[in-house]
Amino acid sequence: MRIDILCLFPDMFISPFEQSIIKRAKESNLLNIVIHDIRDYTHDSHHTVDDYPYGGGPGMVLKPEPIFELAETIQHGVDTGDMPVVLLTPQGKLLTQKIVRDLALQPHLMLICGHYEGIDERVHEHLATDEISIGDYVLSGGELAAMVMVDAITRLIPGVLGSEESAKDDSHSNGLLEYPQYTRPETYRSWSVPSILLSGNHEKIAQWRKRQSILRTATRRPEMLQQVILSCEEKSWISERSLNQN
Ligand code: 6GU
Repeated sequence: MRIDILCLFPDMFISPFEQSIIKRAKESNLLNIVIHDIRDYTHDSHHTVDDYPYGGGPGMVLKPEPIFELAETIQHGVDTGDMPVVLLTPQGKLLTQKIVRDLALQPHLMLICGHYEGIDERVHEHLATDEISIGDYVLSGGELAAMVMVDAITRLIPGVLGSEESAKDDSHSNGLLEYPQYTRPETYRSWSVPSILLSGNHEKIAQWRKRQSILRTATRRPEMLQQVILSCEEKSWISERSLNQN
């Protein structure tokens, strides 16, 4: 997969993209990330990327010309058929694991990082195909959001995670939060690992994990359960627990 990132602070990406999974994905040629500085596509001697908002008001707005020119340079000569052009903005659609899964299937993505008070609306209207936010809070710019997206997408590119680190049991991959995990020692400061996990009974362990996943989701993120289909037995786990608590 190739990911082009258009931004104002390219150096922010250096260290995060040279570590761990993303580093490995790049080294094995499963991922090619190209960072572009929007400022390089300005034509005035001050390399101006922003300007005052029409109509007045506080803050500055990113100018459309350098962003369009840069995007069109990237698109030039490549088959851009349905390449997603994602604008990172707090006004976008909330990023979910489903969106991440869909984007991970694409051969080529473009991510545009906004800054300051905003981006000229014509970038939203005539360049971006998708607008994404990573949560209901405000960041100073889209760079950190782009890193979050690249990380989430990279781990789903086939071949990036070894079978040992498979993404299939991740929280959110099946619409539920992940079950509790334990490793050695068996007892730490008098806190013992649940005995079922030491039993060697794989069927019982799988059932315990499923139950923990469901109960944990019901407690912490009850709204997530509206999207998953539970068996009668699984529903009874939740109601039994509620009874026991009252
Ligand atoms: Cl994508 N950008 C900015 N500036 N703030 C955000 C965001 C994006 N997602 C959440 N907050």
